[in-house]
Amino acid sequence: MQDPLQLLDIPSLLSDEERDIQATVAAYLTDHVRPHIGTWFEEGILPRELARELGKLGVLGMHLEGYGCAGTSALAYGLACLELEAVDSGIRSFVSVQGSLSMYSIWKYGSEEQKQEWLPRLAAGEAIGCFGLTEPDFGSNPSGMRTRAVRDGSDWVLNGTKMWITNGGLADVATVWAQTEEGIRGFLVPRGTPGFTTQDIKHKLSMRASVTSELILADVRLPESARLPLATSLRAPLSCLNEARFGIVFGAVGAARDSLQAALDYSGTRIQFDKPIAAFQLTQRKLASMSVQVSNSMLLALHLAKLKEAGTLKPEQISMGKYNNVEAAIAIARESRTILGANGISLEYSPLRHANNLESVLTYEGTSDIHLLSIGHALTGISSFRG
Ligand code: TGC
Ligand code: FAD
Repeated sequence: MQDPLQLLDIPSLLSDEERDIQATVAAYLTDHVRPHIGTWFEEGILPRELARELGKLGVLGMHLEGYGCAGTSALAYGLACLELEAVDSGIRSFVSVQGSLSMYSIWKYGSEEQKQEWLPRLAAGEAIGCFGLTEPDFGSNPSGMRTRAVRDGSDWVLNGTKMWITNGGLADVATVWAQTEEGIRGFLVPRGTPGFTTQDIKHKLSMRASVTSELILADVRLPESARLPLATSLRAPLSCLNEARFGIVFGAVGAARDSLQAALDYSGTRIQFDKPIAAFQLTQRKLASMSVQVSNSMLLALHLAKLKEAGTLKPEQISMGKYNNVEAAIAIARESRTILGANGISLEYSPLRHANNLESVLTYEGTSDIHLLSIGHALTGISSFRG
């Protein structure tokens, strides 16, 4: 059965170097992660050692320049996200949070000292980072956050709770966003700081091969040098989200492609009514329609990568990509599952695992509703986030 992205000859749109990077990431994952992903998902774990392996592979903060980062193109980073999420959204989430949220927040808004201290170790996977924006009562609307940082002499004292934080329980350093008298600011909170604890969230039905945690800050005292000096408003964390959302635009294509591939392979060998089910017109309709959707998603992702590399990519364009590609991916994962019949509910096959993970992807980094409102704002000039 054909690779669905080959039908439009999409690989011909990539350079040799981009195809090489994509193939290298895919080969590593096939050998070292894919064989274990079903078990990790079932057991609800993400082995910490994977961080160093991904560091060696060079995908952590790969689109950043300097400090041990690979400095690849945005497109190369997107292609890596695609291959990571083709295995599991949890693995792409780990890389997104490490590179686009934790490392990017330090790279873009940190002091030279903070960059030197954290970026090389985070790039190598020797340290793990997380990004705490969401709170129990403030998800889509982070501007209302209750976490407070108050000056005390030359120090800051932080109090509050962050919720649903990817990599929280693994992290050596947390980028924590807090309200201050001067507005929203970012702080680097190293693990072990007195008053800072994490609690992993259990019993998840989605994103099981990923650590998701609550961060608790109780009178956490930090020096001024822990504050990200260049982050001066909510604009700073929202700009980090652009980076991670860009990776999701590509990642979603990976989950969709892998689901469709599983359905294609299965339909060629599963015999009902004396024929492979791929021979039935209704099955072909599903397969053909999904191959059009996954190809369209990829073309949109490639277009956004071009805009990003030209330095003109706007938040509402990222919203179009995140909204479209994640909605398309979850529909493809569910439709692929139907082609697998009862076998489709087994962990042996990927589509339902992808669909379950994509429920989280649909919600995090801005829900589909939020992205539609962002597109609506750009179209009409009227912001309707507040009704
Ligand atoms: P608003 O007044 O619109 O904006 C405040 C300031 O920020 C600017 N801005 C942006 N800047 C850069 N990029 C963006 N995407 C931006 N969106 C807004 C804006 O221009 C303004 O700047 P300034 O200088 O004028 O002050 O803010 P608002 O309070 O009305 O909220 C806007 C809204 C709803 C779009 C925003 O709050 C939002 O995006 N909400 C969704 C929250 C979200 O996505 N959270 C994600 C948390 S992290 C996560 O989920 C990680 S999962 C990772 C994984 O595992 O892969
Ligand atoms: P709410 O904001 O309460 O939204 C509930 C519903 O109301 C949604 O359908 C939403 O679309 C809708 N809604 C809200 N406002 C509007 C509106 N104005 N108009 C129309 N509809 C609206 N956060 C982090 O900071 N860091 C992380 O690393 C991180 N990792 C995550 C990992 C996982 C697995 C998950 C599930 C979440 C993670 N999050 C993280 C949190 C995530 O960003 C939030 O869940 C998300 O922003 C939505 O917030 P919420 O869950 O509070 O939903």
